[in-house]
Amino acid sequence: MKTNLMLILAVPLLAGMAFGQDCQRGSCCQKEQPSENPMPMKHSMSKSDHEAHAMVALPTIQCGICESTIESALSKSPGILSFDVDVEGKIAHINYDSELTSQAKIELAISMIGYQANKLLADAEAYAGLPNCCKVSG
Ligand SMILES: [Cu+2]
Repeated sequence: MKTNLMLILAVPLLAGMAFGQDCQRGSCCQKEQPSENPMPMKHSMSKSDHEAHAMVALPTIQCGICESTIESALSKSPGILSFDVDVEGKIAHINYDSELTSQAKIELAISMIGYQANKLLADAEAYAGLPNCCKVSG
């Protein structure tokens, strides 16, 4: 009786192990390729020998209008080489020429159009002029 019970338990276990081993050789368990190349920047204007990267948290952005407003401001700012504004992640990745601008200047430029950039709060007047859909609801 005890042996039979052992057998009933052992068979699926062994089958599972065999499947597991087979799986390691087969294609179903292939590891995902780690992405070595990060996503290219959506907007790329120029290159520089003094390229630096800034990640700017944009906690107050709400929609596509916010995105294009910030993109437009970035593309007009001196020293910005490429950038990517991620509305869902509420963050911007920005490559800039460290001889022409700085993270602080970029944050200020974003603040001046009405959006918080990292810890720098949005310029109150610019924020007041944003469309309603771009204001923080609450
Ligand atoms: Cu918006």
